[in-house]
Amino acid sequence: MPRLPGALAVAVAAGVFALLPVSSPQAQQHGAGMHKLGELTVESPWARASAGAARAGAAYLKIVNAGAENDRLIGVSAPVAERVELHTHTISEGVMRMRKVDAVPVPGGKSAELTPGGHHVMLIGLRAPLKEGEMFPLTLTFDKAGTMTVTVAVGSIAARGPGMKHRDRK
Ligand SMILES: [Cu+2]
Repeated sequence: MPRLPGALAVAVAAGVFALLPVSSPQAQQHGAGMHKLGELTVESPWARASAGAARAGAAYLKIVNAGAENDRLIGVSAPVAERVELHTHTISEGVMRMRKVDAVPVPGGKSAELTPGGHHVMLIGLRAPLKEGEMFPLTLTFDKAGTMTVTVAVGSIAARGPGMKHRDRK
């Protein structure tokens, strides 16, 4: 029966297609995992869910530079907030403060991590509270590599890292 495998393949393909989840418009860009641009890879962008009606939030991610040349993250934008800035934390007189920075260095052969307590993407004037399980696009502009849009996954209010990965769990 030479035609059976073909028919089976069609049936299987149809079955698989029917099982594909219907994704929301926000989730259609990419998964929230890895995003590549030239020598740069952006890993696991994430944010915390908003506490109550807080109008500010932050996004975190890791940028790996596989190339030899240094680059810099020089611009950020996202439709979820009225203003988006690159920030760092500084401690002055024992108090942790946030300060706007013009760029985050991404050295060649190294990585740059935006984490709670360090550099972060500041979301100012959130148009709506960030809810756990949601995703939103974040556009990153690099001095040399250019511009890429990544998908930020919103974790719980108490999230300390990207929820999609389990290998860092302690
Ligand atoms: Cu900040």
